[in-house]
Amino acid sequence: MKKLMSLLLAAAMIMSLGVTALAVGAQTNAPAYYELIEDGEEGVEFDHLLGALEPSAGVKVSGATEKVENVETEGQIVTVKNELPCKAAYFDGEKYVAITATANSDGTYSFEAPEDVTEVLLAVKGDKDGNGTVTMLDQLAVAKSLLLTTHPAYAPLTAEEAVAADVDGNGVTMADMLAIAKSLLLTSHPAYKALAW
Ligand SMILES: [Ca+2]
Ligand SMILES: [Ca+2]
Repeated sequence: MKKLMSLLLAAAMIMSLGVTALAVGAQTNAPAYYELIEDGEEGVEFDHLLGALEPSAGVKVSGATEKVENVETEGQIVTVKNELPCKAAYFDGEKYVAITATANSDGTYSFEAPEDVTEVLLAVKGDKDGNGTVTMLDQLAVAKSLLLTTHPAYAPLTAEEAVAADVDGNGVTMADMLAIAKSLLLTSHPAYKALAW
């Protein structure tokens, strides 16, 4: 019984370390491994646990990382500094789910990904073509995606482009196209409205 208990404990330890090792390997490409050594006829004992484990640097950030002023990750939290509002989302296996931005006192914004999320997609809001700025071209591309699919100018957005285009977080609609258009007006225009985080 005592032996069984230690076996279960060792198995639990290896499982938790194994998961950590896989996560570290995925993020850093560093070699991360563990080794089980079989011992004796009565069963398998985990006599040796060899591993190269490093502390996790945090979730991986993809997308507009080169287009925003500053991106930092710590664990599941991605903190962004940028003049234009940004958006972060993660893929849940079927679709992208937006993460609510939290304003920090130093002018940065933080996005906290759920525990099991390993990758966060970052976008500048409204920047459909991903060049770091929001222009008429982005607005036009969003408009084209909203046409009837039979329209000759119809051009669908990719899932990643839709994350950037959906500025209010309820799917890409005319309201997003309008919000982008309003943000492009002169600031002195009565209908001008900046996009928000
Ligand atoms: Ca753009
Ligand atoms: Ca929307």
